[in-house]
Amino acid sequence: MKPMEETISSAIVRSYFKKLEAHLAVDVAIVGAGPSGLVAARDLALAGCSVAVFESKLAPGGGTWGGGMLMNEVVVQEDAATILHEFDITTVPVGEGYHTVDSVEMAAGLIFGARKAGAVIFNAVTVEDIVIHDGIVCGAVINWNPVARLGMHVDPIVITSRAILDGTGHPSEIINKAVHKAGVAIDSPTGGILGEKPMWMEDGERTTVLNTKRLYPGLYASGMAANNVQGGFRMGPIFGGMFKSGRKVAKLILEDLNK
Ligand code: 48F
Repeated sequence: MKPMEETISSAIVRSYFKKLEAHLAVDVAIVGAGPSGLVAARDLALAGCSVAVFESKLAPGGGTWGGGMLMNEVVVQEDAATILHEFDITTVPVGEGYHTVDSVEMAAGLIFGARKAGAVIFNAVTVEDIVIHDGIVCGAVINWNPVARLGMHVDPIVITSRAILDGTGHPSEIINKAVHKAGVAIDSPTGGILGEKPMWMEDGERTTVLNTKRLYPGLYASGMAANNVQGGFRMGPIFGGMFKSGRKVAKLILEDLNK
């Protein structure tokens, strides 16, 4: 009889590496488990794609947990509240076409919904680079976040994919790699990154969805990453644009992958 300690450690190691090995090559690699990435992950997984989400923090959810200034409520427009209802997340109508949502329920619900649909989330894993072959982005270069944060000189491994979604929020880290490291011209007015503008909720919400697109073969942006690339305004604790952006990018990817 093995000691319990050995059984537990062995179960974790075997099941983690089984999960990782099954996702070394995926249809879609999503970088960042924020609201837009999680909605996209669920839609893509429900449509039959293999989906791996890489989140550098321990807790997925991105900027959803803290509400507005740590008051853990956020606001969502009526038409986007329906997306949350698909995740079984409760919204409370407050008039003028808006609903409030408990941000902890929202974060937990989005994570659970994406995972239950079949997307696998690898937390504490950072995407530090991309792979480009013959003008197509076709892989995510990953490492443990603590390795990156401690500046340890450790080589990464690669996840190959048919599409990569930059859902990294304000810094649009993956598009940055494409533009500044690979030197490619992306689908923006300058071919580069215009940079996020200050707060204008109404315009920011509208353009987040408009700015959600394929930027280069194999490479897409959603949420604040998409807005940062195209020079959109920020919008703070109103989230409808993020959910609609995730839905839109999933549709675009599915069309391109002929799924
Ligand atoms: O920023 P974030 O929540 O993404 P989003 O979908 O949503 C934006 C809103 O939360 C909010 C807003 C709404 O009005 O303005 O900001 O655009 O989540 C991005 C996630 O990406 C992770 C990061 O930890 C966060 O959880 N991330 C960033 N860079 C990397 C990464 C990376 N290189 N590798 C893995 N994860």
